[in-house]
Amino acid sequence: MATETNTPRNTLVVGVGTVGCRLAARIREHNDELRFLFIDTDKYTLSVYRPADVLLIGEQETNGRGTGKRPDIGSRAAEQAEEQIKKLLADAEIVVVTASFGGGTGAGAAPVVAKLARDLGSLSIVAAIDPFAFESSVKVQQAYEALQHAGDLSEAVVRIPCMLPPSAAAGEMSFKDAFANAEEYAARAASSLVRMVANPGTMQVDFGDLRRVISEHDGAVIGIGCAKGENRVESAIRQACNSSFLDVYRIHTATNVLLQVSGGEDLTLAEVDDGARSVGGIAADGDYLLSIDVRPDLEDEVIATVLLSGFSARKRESKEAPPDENAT
Ligand SMILES: Nc1nc2c(ncn2[C@@H]2O[C@H](COP(=O)(O)OP(=O)(O)O)[C@@H](O)[C@H]2O)c(=O)[nH]1
Ligand SMILES: [Mg+2]
Repeated sequence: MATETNTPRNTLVVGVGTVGCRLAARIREHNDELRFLFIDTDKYTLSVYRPADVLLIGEQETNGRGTGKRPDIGSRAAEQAEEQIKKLLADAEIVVVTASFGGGTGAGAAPVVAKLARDLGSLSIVAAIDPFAFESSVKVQQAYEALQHAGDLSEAVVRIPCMLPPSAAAGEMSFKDAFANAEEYAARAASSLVRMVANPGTMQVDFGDLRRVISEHDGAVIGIGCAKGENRVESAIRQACNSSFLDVYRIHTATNVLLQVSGGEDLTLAEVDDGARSVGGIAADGDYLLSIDVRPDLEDEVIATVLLSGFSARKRESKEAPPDENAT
């Protein structure tokens, strides 16, 4: 049922590691009513944030120079700073931890931060960016292990694909633009997730529904699409559901699907209805939850966010090797 209030829940977004912090900063651009904390082992990357919002960890072992992409060092750094971290997390109803799981600080420390939040009674959610497809299989394996760990220590893990657009794969896009593009995708996906959990007023489904989708044992994945102009709702939904990343999860096997359509005040019921019908087959049993989020800051643009979970059968089949999620 729609809720009447638009007061955000007491939500703290914690960026962990270089990319995790950058992602948290991007989320803040559109959600500055929430609280933010930036944690890293690297004092240089932290220097761009307000000193009051940052926590440098692991200084003894790393001298403030990062972990050299070693999750074990990241994890130890967070454990050693447990008391400081707990003080900063206290009182938050929801803690969303953002990190890239291809690194050391994010992959190692983010699960620990999520655990501390959970121990304090917060709903702790980890938004994890996958490594790029072109990174080493060791890194992919490391990220997979960090995901399992985060799943054990938090309420929910939501994976954000690190997608490069087809034009990048075809060699038409510069490396810099391709990175910026992937980061934009991650920022939009993470912002949508944070809005969903933090703003009761945005949901046409209740918080329990959202929790059911994201708290599935094997974690959830998030897809996002944006479109303007004619058939914008349908295009945005198709993009959200058709990322190559979601393909490897065979989204048709998802048993929990939450689709959110966000648009400006010009969003009409008819276009949402048409758009949602056009993709009615996204879930295994054809059933999905639909949420509408009217945002005055969106003009003409429509953002579709799809959260999927319940891939257990498929995961069991592929237990030997993690799927090559980023294959384009
Ligand atoms: N989207 C995006 N991902 C990046 C970028 N740089 C690194 N990554 C990803 O993030 C991983 C490293 O994570 P990072 O946050 O730098 O490591 P940490 O600081 O040790 O947590 C790499 O393996 C990549 O998968 C970037 O500029 N944009
Ligand atoms: Mg770093």
